[in-house]
Amino acid sequence: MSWMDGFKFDLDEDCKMLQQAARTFAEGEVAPLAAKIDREHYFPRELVQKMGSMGFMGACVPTEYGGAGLPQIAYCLIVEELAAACASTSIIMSAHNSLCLSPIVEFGSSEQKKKYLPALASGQKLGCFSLSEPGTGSDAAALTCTVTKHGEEYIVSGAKNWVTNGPVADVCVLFATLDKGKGYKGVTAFVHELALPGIVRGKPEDKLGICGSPTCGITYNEVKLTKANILGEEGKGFNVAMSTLNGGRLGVAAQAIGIARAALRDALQYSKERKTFGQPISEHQTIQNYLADMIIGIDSARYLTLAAASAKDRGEKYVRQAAMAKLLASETAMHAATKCVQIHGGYGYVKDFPAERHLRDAKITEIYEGTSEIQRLVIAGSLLKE
Ligand code: COS
Repeated sequence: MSWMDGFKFDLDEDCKMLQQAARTFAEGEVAPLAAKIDREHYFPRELVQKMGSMGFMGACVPTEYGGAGLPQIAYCLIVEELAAACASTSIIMSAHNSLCLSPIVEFGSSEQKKKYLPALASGQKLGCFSLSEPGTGSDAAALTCTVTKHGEEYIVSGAKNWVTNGPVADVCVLFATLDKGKGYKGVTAFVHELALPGIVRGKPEDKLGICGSPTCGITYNEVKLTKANILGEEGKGFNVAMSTLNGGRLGVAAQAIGIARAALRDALQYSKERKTFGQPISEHQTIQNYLADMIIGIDSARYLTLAAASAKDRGEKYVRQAAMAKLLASETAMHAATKCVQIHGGYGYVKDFPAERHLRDAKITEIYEGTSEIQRLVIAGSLLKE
């Protein structure tokens, strides 16, 4: 047991074995590619295939649909290990699982599950989630992508933005409105293949961090879908979106913990090697204070994340806990990455060391799948409702 494992959480033997398998894979096969993935904005398709064969690409999908049938807690442990090696790889995997596969598992008909899940769970196909738009992010119910009914057909027109995995995905969970005047009650969720006439993907965004995780906008020009594409019930799509994001926040929390862990790992190593005033900087109390604050944040965030995941696994309410975990973990990642850069001094500000990458990768965790400001609204809202 090392500092990376944190408190003794109540993990069963299967979870511990999975965590170890994920760590061995992440350290042996993902970490060596991390710098290239970041620098060259390289999409690591070979890692997606390997994660597919390890069961990671269908982590929580029931085994009857080709998934690994894992609980959320195991999923979070895997995401953390991947993120500690490479944040881009972790989000490619977690956006696919949390945002595309999970709503199909939760809301899909048995035909939809049979049609989409096996190829997605094996990593043969990649999934994405199309909710945000150029003009609507936090205010998800204000979406304007429109769907009109023509007999049996549902025709979709509009623009989506910030679609993680968008440039390379095969299957998409989409949200569009049948009646904008009805607000969130007009929203319907769909699941569809991306290779359809009328779908145009924008050019990949040139992002600050998670540079190997490709993101783009998607334009729908009178795209023809049918009733068979509706995920859940017509007009109940907002519920699909919110429920998906609740679970997705656990994945982002785990990702943020992994990034924070990478920052602490590199800060520890550098502080033992670098000398000032005649001794390693790890001997200076100021540096020790930074290191202490970093591990306190990491262990606290992991504890909250695993507790929220465990509540979800038990079928208990976990919305507030997931929002708290995502908020704490993402702020911990930013804090740890900032201190990691500070401990490295000038070397933290150049690309020869991974410290600056951790800082760039950490920032997005405070933004996507609900900004920190939205998490605070969700947390306070749930308190006030009790
Ligand atoms: N989980 C489950 N249901 C939720 C929910 C949640 N976290 N938040 C809201 N709902 C439900 C409400 O219960 C309500 O349903 P009922 O009328 O059946 O009770 C419905 O959704 C509307 O709720 P509300 O009026 O509170 O919705 P708002 O439009 O005010 O928005 C927030 C609520 C801000 C919480 C929501 O828009 C949100 O989460 N925004 C962030 C979106 C996001 O994360 N975007 C990034 C996507 S990554 S591409």
